Order: sequence, then C-alpha cells, then structure tokens
Amino acid sequence: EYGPAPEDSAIVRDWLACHEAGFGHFIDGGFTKPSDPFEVTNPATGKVIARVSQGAATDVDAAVKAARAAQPKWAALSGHDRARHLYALARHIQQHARFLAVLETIDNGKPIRESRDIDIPLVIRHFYHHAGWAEIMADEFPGATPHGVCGQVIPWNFPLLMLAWKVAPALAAGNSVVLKPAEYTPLTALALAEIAREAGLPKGVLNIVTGDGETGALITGHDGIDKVAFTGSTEVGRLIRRQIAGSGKALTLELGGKSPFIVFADADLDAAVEGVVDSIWFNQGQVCCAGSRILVAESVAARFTELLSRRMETLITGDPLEKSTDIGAIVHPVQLARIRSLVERGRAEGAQIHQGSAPSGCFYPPTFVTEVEPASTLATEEVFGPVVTLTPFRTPEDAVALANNTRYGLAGSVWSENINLAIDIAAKIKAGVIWINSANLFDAGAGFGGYRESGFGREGGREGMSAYLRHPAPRAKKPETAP
Ligand code: TXE
Repeated sequence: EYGPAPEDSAIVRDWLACHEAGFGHFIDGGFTKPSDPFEVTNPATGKVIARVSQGAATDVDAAVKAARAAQPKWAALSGHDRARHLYALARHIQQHARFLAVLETIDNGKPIRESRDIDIPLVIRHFYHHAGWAEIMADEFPGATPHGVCGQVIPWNFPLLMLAWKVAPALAAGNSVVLKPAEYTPLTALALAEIAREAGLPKGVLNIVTGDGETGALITGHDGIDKVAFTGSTEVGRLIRRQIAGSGKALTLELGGKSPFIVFADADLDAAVEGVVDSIWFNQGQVCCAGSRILVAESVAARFTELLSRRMETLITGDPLEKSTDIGAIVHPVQLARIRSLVERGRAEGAQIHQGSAPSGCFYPPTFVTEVEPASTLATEEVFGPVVTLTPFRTPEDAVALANNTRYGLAGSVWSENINLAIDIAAKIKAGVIWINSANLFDAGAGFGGYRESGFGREGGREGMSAYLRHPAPRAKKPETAP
C-alpha cells in the first residue's frame, strides 16, 4: 500500500494554503514575518507551491543570537533530559510522517515510495538513535564539551534527512543550531520547525533560516558560529573552507562523489542489476554516494549489459506522487540542464548513450553509457542524475585501478559471491563507505563521509557524534621517575 492517501495530500494542501502569505524564518521558537520572498516550485508540475524568505544579515544575526542565548542552558541539561527532548521530537515526527513524505515529494520531486519508505523513516531513526547518544555521551566521551553554536548548510537531494543527519547529533551533544535548508527544498525544514515547537523543544535551540547561497555564506562566516557542517557541491565546500580558514571554527564537509560499482564475473548478476537500480536510479541519481561508474568483468559484460538494459526498460519515470513511479522529477530545471549538457558532452566525446523513457517536463530518463574513455567527461564529472557509465575490466587489479581513478572517494560497492575477494577489493578502494552485494544502505549508527574531494569528517555513529564535541587535550604523560 504505497502512494499518498488522498487525505495526506489534503493535509499538505491545507498546510500550504495556511502559509499562503509566505514563510518567515524560525528564530527563537517562533516564525518571523515573511520578507524578501522567493518562490518554491514543485518540479514535477512547475507550479509555485510556496513563498519563502531570503535570509538577510539581520536574520542570521538574530538566529545566531537566539542560539547563543539558548545553548548554555541546553548543554546544562542532563544527558537524560536532552534525550527526552529528542525522543519527543522523534515521536512527533513519526506522527506527521505521512504529511512530511508528501510534502517532501512535492517539494523535491522524489517518488512518494522513497520519501515514505526511506527518507522519513530514516529521519525518525536518526532522532531516536541520537537521543540514545545524549543519554550515554558523558560516559562515552569523558570530559568532552559541545562546540557551542553550529552553523549547518544542507543540500536539496534529501532535504529532511540531511537536516536530521546534522541536527540530531548537534543537539544530542548539547550544541544549538542555525540551519539553512537548500533554496530549492526548504519546506520540510520549516514543517519540522513547527513540529519541534509542538514537541516542546526549548526555544532558540534550533533555528532555521531560509535563503540561497548568500544566506549560507552569512551563516558559515558568522563570528558567533563555533562549528560549521556543510553538505553540497565540492566548489562550495572549497569556498567555505577558504572563508573560515584561521577562524578557529570546527568544520566537516560532505561533498561530491563518483563512486564505483564493481561487478565480478561470479556475482549474482540479477541481484547486481537490482543494486544498480538502488544505486543510481534511486532519487533520480541525485545521491552523493550513487554508484555512478559500473565496472564489470569483461567475461560477463555483454550479459550484464543486456540484463541492465532490459531492467531499465521496465522503470517508470513520471509523477512522483504516483505509487508505481520509480524515477520522479529532477529537483530543478537548472539541474536538468546540467545533466543534459554533461550527457551531450559525453556523446560528443564518443560515448554510446542508452536510455529508457521519460515524460516531457523536468524529468530525465534512466540512462547508461558505454564506450566511455577513463579521462572523459562522463567518467570523471559528477552528473548528479540517473546516468551511469559502464566499463569492462580484465583483472581485479584493473578493477581497483579504475575504481580509484577519481578525485573523489566517498563510497563504493563490490559484487561477488566470493566474500574473500569482495573484502580484499573493498579494502583497496579509497572511499569512506564500501557496500558488499548491496548499495546505498544507510544507518544512523555507521559513520558516513569521504576522502579527497569528497570532503572530510564523518556523520553518523560514534565518529559523527564525536565531530559535534570538543575533546579534552590528551593528558601529558607523567615523567618517568627513578624508583
Ligand atoms: O549545490 P550547492 P548546487 C553537487 C551536484 C550538483 C552540484 C550543484 O553535483 O549537481 O553540486 O548543486 C548553499 N556558502 N551536489 O548548486 O550550491 C546552498 O544554498 C554557504 C552534491 O545546488 O553546493 C545550498 O543550501 N552556503 C551534493 C547548499 O549550499 C552556500 C548535494 C548546496 O548547494 C554557498 C548537492 C556559500 N558560498 C549538490 N553557496 C552532495 N554531496 O550530496 C551555496 N550554498
């Protein structure tokens, strides 16, 4: 039983109608008057669904001030009391899960099946998981203290999930937050602000300021911010790194990727094809850890290509609110144009493009590409769309060399029935996360993050918690004294 029930869509419609005058920022437990609004559209229909405020310096100042004022009291709560707040928040999100799933789909264009079964459940899981961390933090990280105020800037591909990844550990550790959602997809963050208020989260602990990159830079560059966490493009990650260099702010960056998906000759090829569906045709391929480069053993390459092609034909691209849709809308016409231009560059460089079908509008068909030279555009650039390259390899050494031939290092996936081979290859791939006979599995308890141009720092699990804490300097060893 997928697809939104009519009443779920009606709740979203009513909620948007209630906010027809526009959304303000969520600062110090309340919403400001809407100002300098910009339009938010549903990419599947092109229709304007809301007006949201562009955060100015005064808004960011107010949010940081509220966060600074609230943080000491929040940090002074016992871990147990902070946990109770996070459990309450998780429960309230759970109560609004269906509403949030429909809202996410309308705002972002992702299939309802994904927002209902993946995004929102993972959001909830993240808050529950980190409530647990709040309870045990003092024992697990003795002497550690929160940074203070965290400035968090997130992308549009998993709008509410990226918020959860950042807000849940920050709050569990005793920090307060000023967060900016992406300008394409700010609505679930604003809905969450309302839910946080309903759940009784103390005011000022979580502040949401909307706006574009300029607002983002005002947050990351603000003197009152102690830690910056960013997920987005490698270019902006670089800008932020430069912007805050020498400021003493802590920083974690989660950036792009061009992750390998390696299929050995002994792999279960049907399962591997399903893995590709989950890896690159999930969320329209707008996934930082998407397996965007299939490397397949030469001896099975023809068979695998045939299976992949057949499966691609069965995928339905279209209305994201339709329960049978596999691939929804691309988040924004700008991103669609970017995907098209990269694929056209690939074609001009001699790549063979194989595509399924897609309706007109802001949609892109599932695509795989053969005859791709290792140094060519499609083999090296992050497309951030449902486009995957397919390259044969001869030996496991070739596979590893091809896999590591990238400036990124976020994730990878290895398919083989020989677990020793799979583990051996996994260890040789320079990436933060490796899946074996699976892809795109996320767990709040596992660290996620990259190497090289994919960024640094981990989110999730112990490492993720640790990044939201300042740790005491290791004690100097006592000088040895003669007996
Ligand atoms: O990202 P941006 P864009 C990659 C992907 C995609 C490309 C462009 O390849 O095609 O980036 O996407 C805020 N200071 N990824 O242009 O600009 C911005 O408002 C502070 C991979 O949308 O990086 C938004 O909230 N903040 C990625 C957020 O940064 C700034 C997910 C991300 O936007 C800022 C998204 C600045 N100077 C895109 N400029 C992933 N790793 O998952 C912009 N922002």
